[in-house]
Amino acid sequence: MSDFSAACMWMRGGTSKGGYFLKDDLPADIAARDAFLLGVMGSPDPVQIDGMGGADPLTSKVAVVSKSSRDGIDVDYLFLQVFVDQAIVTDAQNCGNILAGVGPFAIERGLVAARGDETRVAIFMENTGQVAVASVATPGGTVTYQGEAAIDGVPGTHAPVPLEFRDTAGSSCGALLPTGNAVDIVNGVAVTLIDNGMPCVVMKAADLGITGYEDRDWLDNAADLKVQIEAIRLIVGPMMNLGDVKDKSVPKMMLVAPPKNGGAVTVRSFIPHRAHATIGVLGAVSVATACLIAGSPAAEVAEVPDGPRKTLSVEHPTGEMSCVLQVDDSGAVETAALLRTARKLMDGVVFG
Ligand code: NQM
Repeated sequence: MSDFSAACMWMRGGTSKGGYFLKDDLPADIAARDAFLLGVMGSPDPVQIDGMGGADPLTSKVAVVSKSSRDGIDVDYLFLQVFVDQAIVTDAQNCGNILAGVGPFAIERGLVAARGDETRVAIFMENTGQVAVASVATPGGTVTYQGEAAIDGVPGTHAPVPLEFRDTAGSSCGALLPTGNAVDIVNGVAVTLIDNGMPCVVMKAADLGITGYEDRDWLDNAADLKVQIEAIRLIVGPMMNLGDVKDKSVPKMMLVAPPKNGGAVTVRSFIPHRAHATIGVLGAVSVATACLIAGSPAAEVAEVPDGPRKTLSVEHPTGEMSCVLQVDDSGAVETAALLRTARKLMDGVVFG
């Protein structure tokens, strides 16, 4: 616990949930900030009983937002993952789901003025130094969360928040394929080490002895599988220019299989120790990109549409996430676009 309190909006962003703060409302000292955020979430504790966290990495997340001084950018967004059962707050990864709430939050807090019925918010993602553009529904100049857009993993419908990404290759690893290879063999398993916005290890589920169609509970209880995956993760960390990843939430571990419901590919992801209920946004972009790389394990199982603008439906445990990839003449991904929704849940003061 800390004796600090701060103004905070609790929001669902995509299929994740967490606290959204103005940067100026948090302690400037990083150690004090992290101690406060651990207290806010109730970490470390597997059930986070003494805090706001939902005992799940997907609901133990924080967005720190400030007005940007960069040309053409509205706001800067720093994502922080608060570990559930360890006293760790890390900025080593980005989060495209929590990103979905950043535009509405920035408008609600007066950092960005609403412009017409839809307000485009240019967001600098501080974790990776890249830009995303979110389109926020602002009928009559006010943010609305109500609408007809549905995303798998979230009940009901809400206002659409389309997200666009550009130049996300090598966000954390320095290159799309940090080893320069489409395939590396690690502990006897063929893997693609890839970063198109999120460092990911993409491998065939079948090569790890599972089908790739298991549900989240089954995966979370698969102790032997988790040991095998973690052993690979620890080896590839330095190969991906991420250093020792023992206490990091990257790379994400992506197990792929052929699509089952008319999509492009099926994925079961570990983020990295718990199975994901759906799939991360930039995680999905990275896996979809791996599907386009000839000779990769993902390409072997994927059904990839023709043409320079490809919609790849990534099937996950509770539905699918469609990634629209624009590729250039060489086949490299130039832009990625996805649909998310967000919702304001609470606005008040939170105690650490
Ligand atoms: O990959 C979970 C999430 C994420 C990350 C995780 C995400 C992304 O679903 O952009 O959204 O991989 O830790 O929020």
